[in-house]
Amino acid sequence: MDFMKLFGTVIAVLFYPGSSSKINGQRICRRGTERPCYKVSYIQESRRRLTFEDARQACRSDGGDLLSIETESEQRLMERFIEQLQAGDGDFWIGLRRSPQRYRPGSTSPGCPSQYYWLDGSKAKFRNWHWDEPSCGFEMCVVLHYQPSAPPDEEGHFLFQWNDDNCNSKNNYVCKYPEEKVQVFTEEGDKAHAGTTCT
Ligand SMILES: [Ca+2]
Repeated sequence: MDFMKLFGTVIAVLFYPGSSSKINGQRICRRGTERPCYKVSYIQESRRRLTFEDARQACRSDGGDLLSIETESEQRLMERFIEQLQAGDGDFWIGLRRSPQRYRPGSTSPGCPSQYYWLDGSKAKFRNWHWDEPSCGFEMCVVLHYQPSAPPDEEGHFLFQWNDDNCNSKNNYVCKYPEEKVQVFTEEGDKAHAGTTCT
């Protein structure tokens, strides 16, 4: 994905006054029109924020899903989006969730971090957990941490790091509208092999 082009688009948007409101709730697409597109929803009034499932439905209702963050550069892009909103405190749901059927109450499986999966079907292994997360237990839905007014602990503010949260908490959210799926008849094995040798 050509994220530098997308950065250019974002920077162009930011030259205009009132740019925060332009980004909030608006789709921003690669090169202006190409997918993936993103939509950051910051809801100032905290009681009007959404649970994980409601946020997901909001994304799906217009053809997207909660955000998958597949690479370091995509993570940085989301940080730029949120910084430009100049938003107050409030975490952002992303589309990472622990598989409910594998959860056994009262146990913290050592394999817990590997049980988180992207709702949009992405197999990306990129993760940006805070050093003390995921805490597992009853927290199964993942947020980008965003509490800029909180005093930094010894680890710093840890803004934008990931935390698993109670799925019924109310948060802001980010939607992603994926690249168009094109049916390509190649063997998965070949593609995987090419991917690992092309670094
Ligand atoms: Ca947690």
